[in-house]
Amino acid sequence: MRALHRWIAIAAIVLVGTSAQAEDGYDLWMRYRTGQTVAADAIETRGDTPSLRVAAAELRRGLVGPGPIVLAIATDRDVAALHLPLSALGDEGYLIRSVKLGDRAVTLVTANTDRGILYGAFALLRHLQTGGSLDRIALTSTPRIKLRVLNHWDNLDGVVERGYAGVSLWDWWTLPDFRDPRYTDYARANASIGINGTVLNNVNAKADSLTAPYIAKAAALADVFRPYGIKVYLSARFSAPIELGGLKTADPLDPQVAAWWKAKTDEIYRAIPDFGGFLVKANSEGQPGPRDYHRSHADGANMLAAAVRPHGGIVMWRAFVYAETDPEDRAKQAYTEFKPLDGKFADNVIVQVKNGAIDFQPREPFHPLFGAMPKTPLMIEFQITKEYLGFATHLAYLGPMFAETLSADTMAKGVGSTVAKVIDGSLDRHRLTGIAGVANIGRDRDWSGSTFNQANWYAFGRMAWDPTLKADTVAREWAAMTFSPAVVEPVVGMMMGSREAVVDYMTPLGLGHLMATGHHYGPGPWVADLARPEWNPVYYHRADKTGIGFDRTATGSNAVAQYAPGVARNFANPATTPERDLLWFHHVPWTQRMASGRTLWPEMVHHYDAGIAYVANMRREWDALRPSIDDERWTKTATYLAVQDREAHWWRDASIAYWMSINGLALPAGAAAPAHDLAWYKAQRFPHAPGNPQ
Ligand code: GCV
Repeated sequence: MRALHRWIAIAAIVLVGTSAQAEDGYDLWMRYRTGQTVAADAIETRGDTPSLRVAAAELRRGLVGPGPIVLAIATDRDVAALHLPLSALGDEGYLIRSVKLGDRAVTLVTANTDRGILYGAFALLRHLQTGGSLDRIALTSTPRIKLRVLNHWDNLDGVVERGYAGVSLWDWWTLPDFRDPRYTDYARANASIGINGTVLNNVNAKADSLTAPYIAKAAALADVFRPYGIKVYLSARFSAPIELGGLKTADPLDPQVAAWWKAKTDEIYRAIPDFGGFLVKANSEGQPGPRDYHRSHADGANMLAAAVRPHGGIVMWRAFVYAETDPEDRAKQAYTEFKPLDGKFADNVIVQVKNGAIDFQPREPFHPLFGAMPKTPLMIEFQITKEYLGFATHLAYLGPMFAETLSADTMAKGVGSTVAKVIDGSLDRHRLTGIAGVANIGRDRDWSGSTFNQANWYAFGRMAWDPTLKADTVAREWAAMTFSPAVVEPVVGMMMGSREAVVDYMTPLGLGHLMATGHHYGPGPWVADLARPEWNPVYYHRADKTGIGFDRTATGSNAVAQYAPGVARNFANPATTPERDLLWFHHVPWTQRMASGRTLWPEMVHHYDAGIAYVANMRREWDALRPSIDDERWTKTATYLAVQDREAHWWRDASIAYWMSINGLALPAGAAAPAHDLAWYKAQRFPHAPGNPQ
C-alpha cells in the first residue's frame, strides 16, 4: 500500500512538472504556472477601490509565496515619508521598490493613482514570470502615449470584419444582463499590457449602436472594464441624425444636427459617465461624412468634439480616406485631403492615421502624414488582425513591423523626428496622444485564433506603452510567459523573421496589395477587371514586359513629394531607396542590377524562395520543441505551420507564374517551376473565406 502511495506521489510530481499539461491558450500570457499561491495576508492593500481590489486579486492569483507586498498610493503617509520620485509618474506610471515601510521590509507597489498601482501589479507579475526576483527590486515606468486603444471591427450581428478568431467577443444579444466572465478576462489581459481604451464596434458603423438598448449594453461592458482602467468608446455613424433622429440632413454645420449629437452624447454619458468618445470613419469606402455636404473633415470632427467636450470626451477621426471618384494615386489622397486641415481641428480631436498610406500591407513605408501636421495631434493605427498577412493561420510576429514604422524617421524637424516622437507628442508638444490597434480578438478559446497571434496583441500593448521597446525584448517576455523560459530563444528565433518571411513570399521588394478580391485571401496579382482602377492589384504593381513597380517619383504620381525633403530625396532616387521599398516608389526594369549582384527578376525569385525556406525552417524548429510544449498548443501550431507552408508555396508559385506571363523571362537557374499553370491559380475560388465585410 505504502509503495502504491509513493508511486502515486511520484506520478503526481511528474505530471505537475511536465510541460505536457493540457493547455488551450485561454490563459494567454497570464498562465501563472509557478506553483502555490501567496498567503492571503502577504499582500496588503492600503485603501479600498475597485482597481486596488483587482490588483491585489491578480497578485494573489499569480504569486509564489513571497511577501509582504504592499499596494499603496503615493499619498499614503508611510509612502510619502520615503520621498520617492513619484511626481514624474503621472497618473498611470508606477514604482516598485524593496523598501522599509515603518519597521517592515516590504515590496512596495506605488503610484499616484490606483490605476498606476494596477499597472505596477501586472509589471511585478511580468518581472517574476520572466525570471526576475523580488530581491532589491526597483522598477519604474510611465506610459509615453496617453490613449492606447483597441479598435474592434465587430458588427452587431457578431461578425467581425477582418476577424479570424471566431465571432465577436461581445454577445450583444445577452448583454446587458449577462456579463460573461470572459469580459473580465479580456480586461485583465488588456490591463496587463497597459491598454486603456476599447472601441467596441466596427468603424463601418451601424447607427443602431447609438440607440438606447445598445448604449445599455455598452454601459454593462464599461462597468466590467472600469476597475481595469479601460474606457469604452464607440464608432459613430455620421448619418445617425438622419437614420435615428429623423432629420433630413447630417450636415455638421446644421444647428439641428449639432443639437441631435449633443443630446445623444449626453444620453451616452448618463449611462457611461467615463465614456471615452467617438471614433469616426467618414467619407471612405462608402461611409457617410461631412464631404457629403461639402464640409471638411475638420467641420465634421469639430461638431462631434463640441458634443463630447463638456464631458471630457475626445473624437478620434480617421484619415483613412480615398474616394472612388478620385483619379489621384490612392497613396496620396489622405495627405491631400488632411494636410490643408492642419490646425483646424478642435483640441479634443485626434486624427487617426494608418501606419502606411495604402492599407495595412505586409510592408508599407510610413504614412506621409506623420510629421506633416504639426498643429494636429496624430495617432497611429496598426492592424493587429492579419487581414493581409495570412489570416490567423500564418505565423507572423508583428513586433518588428510596429518597430519599423515607429522608428522610421520623418525628418520633419531634422534627423531623429521619428514616427514614435510624432505620436507620443514630443516632436510637436501635443498632450493628447494615442495609438490604436485593430483587434485580433474573438470568441475562439485561444482569443486570437492561434497562440502566436496572441503575441501580436501583447506586442501592440507593450509597444503602445513604450514605443521605443525592441521587438525582440517584447517577444522574449511573451515567450517566457506563454511557454516557459526553456524555449524562449528558439521561439523568439522563429518569431523575429516571421513577418519578413510573409513579405518575401507575398509582396517582396516593395510590392503591395496583390491579394485576391474582397476577402484578401491568397494571391491575385492578375486581377484587372474591377470597376475602379485602385481596386485592382495591377494598379499597384504595374508590371509590364520591361519592368515592375509604381512610379511615385516626379515622372509618375510624385507621391514622394509628400514626405519631408530629406526623406523625399531618398525615395525619389532608386539608388537611395531601401530595396525593401523599391517597387513601392519606382518602376524598375527586370534587368536592373540589385545590391546582391543579381538582376531584379532573379532577385524577386530569391525573395520568394527565402520566404518559403523560412517557413520550412520554422516547422523544423517547432518540431524540435515538441517535448517542451503541451500537446494541444503544440499540435495546433504545428498544423497551422503546415498550412502556412502550403500557402507560402501557393503565393510563390502563383506570383512567379503570373510575372513570367508578363515578362516572358525564364526561371532563374535552379529555381523550382510553379506546381501548376497560371490558369489553375486564377481559377481558385474561396466564397466563404472569413472576415469579409457584409
Ligand atoms: C473596416 C480595409 C479593409 C476594410 C476596412 C478598411 C478600414 O479596406 O479591407 O475591411 O473596413 O480597411 O480600415 O476602414
